[in-house]
Amino acid sequence: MTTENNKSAKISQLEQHMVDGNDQRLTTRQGVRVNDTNNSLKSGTRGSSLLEDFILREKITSFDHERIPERIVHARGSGAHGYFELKESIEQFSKAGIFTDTKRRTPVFVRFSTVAGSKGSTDLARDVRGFAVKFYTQEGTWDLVGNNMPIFFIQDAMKFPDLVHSVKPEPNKEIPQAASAHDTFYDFVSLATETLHNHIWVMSDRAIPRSLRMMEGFGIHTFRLINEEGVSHFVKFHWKPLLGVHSITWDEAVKISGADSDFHRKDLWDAIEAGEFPQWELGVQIIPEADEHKYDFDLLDPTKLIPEEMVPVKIIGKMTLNRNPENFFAETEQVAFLPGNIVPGIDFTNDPLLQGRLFSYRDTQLSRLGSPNFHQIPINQPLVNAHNNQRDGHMQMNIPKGQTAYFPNTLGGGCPYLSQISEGGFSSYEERIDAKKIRTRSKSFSDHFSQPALFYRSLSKWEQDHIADAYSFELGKCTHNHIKERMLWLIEQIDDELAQTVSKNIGLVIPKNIDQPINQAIGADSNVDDFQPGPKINYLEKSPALSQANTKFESIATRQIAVLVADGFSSRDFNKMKAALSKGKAIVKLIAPTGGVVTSDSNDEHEVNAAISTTESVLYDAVYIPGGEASIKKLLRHSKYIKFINEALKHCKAIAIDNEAGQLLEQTYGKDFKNDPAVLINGDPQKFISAIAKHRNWERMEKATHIPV
Ligand code: HDE
Repeated sequence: MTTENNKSAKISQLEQHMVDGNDQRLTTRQGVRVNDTNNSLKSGTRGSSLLEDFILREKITSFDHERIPERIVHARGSGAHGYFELKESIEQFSKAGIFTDTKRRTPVFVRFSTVAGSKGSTDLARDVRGFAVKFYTQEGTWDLVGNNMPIFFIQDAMKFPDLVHSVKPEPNKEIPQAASAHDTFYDFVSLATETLHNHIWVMSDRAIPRSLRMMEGFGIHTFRLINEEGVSHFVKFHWKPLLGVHSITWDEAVKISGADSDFHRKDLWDAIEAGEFPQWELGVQIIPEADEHKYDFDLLDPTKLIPEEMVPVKIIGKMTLNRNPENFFAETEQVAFLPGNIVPGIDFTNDPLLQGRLFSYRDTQLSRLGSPNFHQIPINQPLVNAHNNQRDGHMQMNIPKGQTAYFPNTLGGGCPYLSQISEGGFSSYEERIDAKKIRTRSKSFSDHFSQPALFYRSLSKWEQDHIADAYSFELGKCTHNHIKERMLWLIEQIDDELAQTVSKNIGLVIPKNIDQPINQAIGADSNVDDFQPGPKINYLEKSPALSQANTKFESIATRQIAVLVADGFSSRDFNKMKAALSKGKAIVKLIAPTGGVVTSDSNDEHEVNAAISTTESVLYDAVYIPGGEASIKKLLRHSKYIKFINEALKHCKAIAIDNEAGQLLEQTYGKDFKNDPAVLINGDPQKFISAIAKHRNWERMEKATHIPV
């Protein structure tokens, strides 16, 4: 897999640290050759083990200390290497080399993650996904540590521990794992209404992506770009996947969590191994400083997005992930992202959430990785040389030379010496500040309902239905009526009909008012009334860019197609369909009654990819059943095939059958969906391909919900 062509300067640097046991003798850590690693040293064949046994002690001690603390949030993650290429210079906005030099290929390491669950939790939790990118630039490392949703739950870093404590397993019973559907989370959300925007995104399909390769990424905060003249523009960063933004249904998420909880991790790994490199375009929304106060929301408020219809996203470059890590722990686990890692040409704003993050990430690495020298871990090393007077600490790997470790000095010739700004020396943007020191929140942050409402209005009917289902499920899992009622009242502030549906589903009435004032967290001495969210306002009827119905539906590459077969399947049907699917780079998987090989009616043998008992419908994007009398007869004997097809129908997937396979379809709910454009009977393979490219036939959903599987 580690082909030479996928080697960036970062990979070459990492290779200097790689250790390969191939063709080598087993030794202790001191290099002493070992001749027995199965038996400890004992006093006699049946005697006690001896303390003297340095080989045993070393092996066990090392094992005892293998674990490091998992990340407090974003513990579950998957990483990959790749590169970023700039298509169009934006030197008028930024002097950063990565934004001005179109000839560069900047190496990147990306880590995707869920937020709430532990390291071993399911990939398919309803959750935000982390989307963290480390750019190893020629001017130092830049980390863009974002999420797959364009906004965050809270406006001030001060509330982050509360938010996280509320969503994590409840502290008395450590339940539930990787799930937001519980009392403490909704207790918090219902009291802190600034959470409602990110929360409705979590109720949407964005929280259950089909693949990490099929989600957008966002830097969330407003950052600054600084040009050569020192002029600042505000900027929001967007990652747009070339495969489009696609999601699965909640029913599938629940089932995939049981069938293959590594679903996303495996999907990313397999795509890269197959040479189907995931790609994202990098887009920027740029706002001149003069427009800072032009909008109905505050650019410093991280719970607000700037609709693309108001400020277009300008695509400036592309990221490609083309190489899997060699070692999960050394790379994906030890990588340390810091929003504070920026390079000249990029700068921060006063977003109070961002400001807190600038402290938190370095702080957390100190306990997670155990030393201020965590930047020396190979995956965290910059590509450019680093020289300074910071010294010592646990696990210092370098050997700094010379007598001096201070500045200024004469004894070391004044080295390492400073850089002028014109030589690339970093200088912070000189923002004018003239203010009182005050512990409060800007009133311009008080609109909590307009953007959740805009998001909901912008979605298609099926996306809105999924949101109603998600609210109903999550609140249905809470046990305290006063929390659920508060939530109903708040949902009503977003959308009346949505609240009515959820209220019906959870069997509670929407209260006329709520008893306790919200947002008390402003501060004991401040006037709580001043900080109540106002009624929603409508500054944009819809933002079509927010709906997944308007995403790309172009490709079937890497889509997993389940082909249901038994001995005697029609090779004519199969070969025709397989050729068409393979041309589109879909992945054809043969599912047969048992493992091993399956033989077609022309006696050619095919390797079985999965026995029906070991796999599930939810792991595939579409189903194809070739004809062949003998094959179909055998499939009819297994009820799991019926379930498999019914589930694919329920999840609105494309299904194609040929000839005798009609008998099998008759035994399923497929018989009621013969006019469905994504249920193709003896159809043209091209029609099947365009149905798969559409991801799902969501129009089927209303009727298909009633399929009892
Ligand atoms: Fe994070 N966040 N976060 N976060 N975050 C961490 O840092 C934190 C926030 C995000 O793959 C931690 O290295 C605070 C927003 C990602 O390694 C920790 C606040 C966004 C990752 C931390 C936020 C994120 C983290 C835990 C509020 C999207 C995973 C381990 C002020 C823009 C990075 C670690 C990876 C991880 C703190 C809010 C994204 C504890 C205090 C907003 C993608 O430092």
